[in-house]
Order: sequence, then C-alpha cells, then structure tokens
Amino acid sequence: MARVLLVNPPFYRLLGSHYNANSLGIAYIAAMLKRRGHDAWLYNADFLNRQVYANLKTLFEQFVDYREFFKNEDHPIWEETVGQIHAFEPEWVGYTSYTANVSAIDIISRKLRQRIPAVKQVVGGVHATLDPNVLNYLPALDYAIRREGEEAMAALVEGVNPETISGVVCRTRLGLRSNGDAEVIKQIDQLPFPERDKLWAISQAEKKTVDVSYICSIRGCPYRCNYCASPFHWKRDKTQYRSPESVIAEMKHVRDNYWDVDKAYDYSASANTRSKQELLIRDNTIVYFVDDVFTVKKARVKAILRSIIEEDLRMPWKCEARTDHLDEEICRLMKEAGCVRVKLGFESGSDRILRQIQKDETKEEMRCGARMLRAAGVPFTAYFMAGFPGETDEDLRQTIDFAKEIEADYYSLSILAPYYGTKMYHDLVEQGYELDKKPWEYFFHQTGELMVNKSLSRGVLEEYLALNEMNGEKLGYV
Ligand code: B12
Ligand code: SF4
Repeated sequence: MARVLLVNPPFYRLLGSHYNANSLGIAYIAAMLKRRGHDAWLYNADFLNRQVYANLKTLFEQFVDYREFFKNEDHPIWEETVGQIHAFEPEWVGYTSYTANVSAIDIISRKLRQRIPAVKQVVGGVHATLDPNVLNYLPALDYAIRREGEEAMAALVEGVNPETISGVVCRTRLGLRSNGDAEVIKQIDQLPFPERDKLWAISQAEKKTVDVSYICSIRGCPYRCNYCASPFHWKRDKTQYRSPESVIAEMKHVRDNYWDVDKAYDYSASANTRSKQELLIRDNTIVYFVDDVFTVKKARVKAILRSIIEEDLRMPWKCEARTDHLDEEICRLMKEAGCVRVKLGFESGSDRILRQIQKDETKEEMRCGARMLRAAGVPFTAYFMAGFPGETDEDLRQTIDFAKEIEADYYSLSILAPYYGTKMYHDLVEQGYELDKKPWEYFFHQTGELMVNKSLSRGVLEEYLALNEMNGEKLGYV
C-alpha cells in the first residue's frame, strides 16, 4: 500500500483570496488509488478557514503583490505548503497543474525534494497534458502524466515500469520518454466517485467549509474555440458522457453524505460587486456541474433534468453551457429541476472576433439563448474577454453594447491570456509573439495585462472593466 498525497497548489491565496472547494481532478485520482488499496489523501494548499472571498476587482489589483511571491522562494506560504506535505510523510506526491500554477509546483517540489530526497513526485492535469516537455522545467519532478490520470497513477505507484505506462512521461539517459496521452477511459460510469473525505491539513470543523458538491458528468468538449485548452486537453472527438443514472446516483451520494443546508460558503472568487470589496453569499449547498457544456447533448440533458424532477432531489445546482445548446424545453426543465445559474461564455460582441476565435456560435444564437433563459426565470452569468489579437476599440465597444443588451444577471470579465497548448498560443508564437518568454504564472485572466494586443486604448478597456458596475447590488449566484 502506497502513501500518496495529491496537491492543489496555492493560487488564489497568492492573489489575496483563497479557494475552499474540492478539486475534482486529484479527487478522482485519490478515489482510484483508494479503490486499489492505497492510502491517498487530498491537500488543498489554497484553503483558508475563511468564508469571504476577494471579489474580481481585488483579484485584478492583487497582481502586483502576486508577482512578489515568485521572487521570494523563502516566502512563508511556500514553507507552509512544503511543511504540510512533509508532515504527511508521503511516498508519492501528485500535483495538479494549470499553466498558471506551474511555477508554484516548481518551487514546492524543489523544496520538498531537499527535505525528502526519496519521495516520488508526479505532475498531472491540464498543463502537464498540453506540454509533453513539462519535466524539462520542473527538475524535481520524476514523472508527468498526460490526460486522465487514474490508471497511469495507480500503475506508477504499483511499480509498473514507467516506460510502459500509457500517458506517462519519464526521464531516461537519452532524455524525456513520452508514452503519449493516457488511453481514454470509455467506461466513465465505472469510475469511483471522487474522494470527498480524506482531506489533509484541515480540522474536522474546517471540513465543513469545504465545498464538495462539484460533479463532473462529461469529460471533454466537442467544440474548437481557439483560446480554450479543453479541445487539446480532452480531445474533441473523445468526449465521454456519463449516463443520467450515474449522474443522479452521484447527486444522491452528495445529498445523503455531505449536504448541509445550513452551510454558509461563498464561491464568488470570480465575482464582482460595486459597493463592497468583498462578497459573502449565504445559501445552501449547490451542485456545480463543471462540464464544459452541460447541455451539449440535448436528449441526454433532458433525461438528467427529468430524473432530478421525478426523484424530487431538491438540490440547487449550476452549470456551464452554450446558448446554441439550449431550447425552450431545456430552459423550462432547468428551472423546474432547481438550476440557480447557467454560466455562458459569450466572450465578445464583435462578429468578426467571434469568427476569429472559432466560437462557432453567432450573436443571434446568443441573444436567443439569453432570451429563453430569462423567459424561464433561470439566472445566467455572462463571461466576456478583452484583448484578443487584432481586437480594436470598435470591437470592444460592440462587446460592451452587447453585454448591456443581453441583460445578464452577472458579468465576469477577463483579459485574454493565451494558454500554452491552445491553437491561439501556437498561432501567436508562430507570428512572432514571445509568449514562450513570459513566466508561466502570468497565464491567468486577472493580470490586467494585455498580452497580445497593442491596439486597444486604455479608455475603452476601462469602460469594459466598468461593466462590473452593472453587477451592482445583485448579489446572486455567480
Ligand atoms: C471547475 C474549473 C475551475 C474551478 C475549480 C478549479 C479546481 N481547482 O478544481 C475554478 C472556477 C476555481 C477554476 C479556476 C481556474 N481555472 Co479552471 N476550470 C475548471 C474546469 C471547467 C473543470 C475542471 C475539472 O474539475 N475537471 C474535471 C476533472 C475530472 O478533470 P481534470 O481536473 O482535468 O483532471 C483529470 C486529468 O487532468 C488528470 N489530472 C488532473 N490533476 C492531476 C494530478 C495528478 C497527479 C495526475 C496523475 C493526474 C491529474 O486526471 C484527472 C482525472 O482524469 C476546467 C475545464 C475542463 N473541462 O477541464 C477549467 C480549466 C482547468 N481552468 C482553466 C483556468 C485557466 C483556470 C484559472 C487560471 C482561471 C483564472 N482565474 O484565470 C483558474 C486557476 C485556478 C487554480 N487553482 O489554479 C483552464 C486551464 C487552462 C490552462 N492551460 O491552464 C481550463 C482547462 C479551462 C479551459 N477550457 O481552458 N477552474
Ligand atoms: S465551447 Fe467552451 S469548453 Fe468547448 S472549446 Fe469552446 S470555450 Fe472551450
């Protein structure tokens, strides 16, 4: 039996906030290891025993301080994280990677290597999947795992020759050896439910503040938006869907074991409000379907929604979707099944930009989707981005007008960061943008930096960010 700690590195804490939900990627790895008889725990280094999150405006403002953490490798936050991992006395440590937290993984893993020279360290998740060479700049890591990590991680800790495991990248005398992406898990209904109990470095009382109600019902997305990592991380044509029965079973599992209607928590790290620096929402637990497009298969989603209604689950939930995968019946069923928010990526109000980013969705479809949701009484959050390559003031003005027109219940505003491994990233590097020279920790949406756009004027950008004001006092679900 191996002793394994799966780590979500600090990210929001470096931005003056924190993050108290369960990260599903490592929770699935832990659950599979448990099924195979190992002692696997989750450590969320972004956890703080606080229920108030910083709002979006504060996250943007904290970027200046955020950079300082990476300049000071002796900062207490790194020492604290490494200390907690050390205290677990792991034989194996696995880190989940986003592009933005690769530098944090580097610092933590090097320090841990000094303290426990024999520990085996593995990196998995989105960035490790997108970049087969990730071990070249993470010197303290032994292995990288690409794509779904359940089988590969279990095989590694069980001593299978790494060179033979699908999805594993390892070091050899001749350099890195990559076994490609891990094989797609086709029978995803057979996977264990993600780990929700073995949480390291928090007390029993603190556990109550952890949001364990995230559910993943689809792995992948069939679309091809050029700024998005999903098509490359999951592979569009390999998208896998859980059956409605399996999804309902997990909802019941969450309700029966973890549902706490008195729980006060706040998932508003991406929220913003005019009058307060901080935002606290008190409400019941909410299921969050993290699927890229929960509604992508209409018949399937209708079956899920009807089951939620028939089984009288009475669990509020939220999801991500696309407006072109909605119809009046879905919106009505969503409302009846307890949907409290749909998160929609509108991204731009300029048709030219929508075509350029391969959104494959028209403004008319977006208008229509917004109308149907409003008519059904389902609140929605609208995501927008600014700073696309070649985007002009006129394009961004169209975004501002469009945002106002659709009357979203909430606006989430970002500045574009072209992620490593996306089509956009590679196209831009080919065109001469030196994105490969930027530190990894800059690749997130709240830096405030226009990374690849030189033409937008400060005034229009500020007008765009001022859309925050439209959120006003509407402190709903985000
Ligand atoms: C839910 C979600 C969030 C949530 C929760 C994040 C969390 N910590 O759990 C919130 C809203 C907080 C969030 C925040 C951010 N997110 Co986010 N998020 C997602 C989303 C929609 C689902 C993630 C998920 O739970 N998937 C389901 C699980 C099962 O899949 P998984 O995590 O990939 O894990 C599997 C494999 O990757 C692998 N694996 C993962 N970790 C590990 C570790 C080991 C050791 C091993 C062996 C394997 C392994 O095995 C897992 C099971 O098969 C994804 C898109 C997507 N569909 O994946 C974006 C996504 C991961 N997010 C993204 C981004 C950019 C961010 C932010 C940087 C946004 C920002 N603020 O600017 C932050 C960063 C947060 C952080 N902590 O670093 C990008 C990442 C792109 C990139 N190259 O980095 C994604 C891919 C969105 C996109 N389409 O581009 N996010
Ligand atoms: S629809 Fe959403 S998840 Fe799918 S490729 Fe486009 S942005 Fe990514």
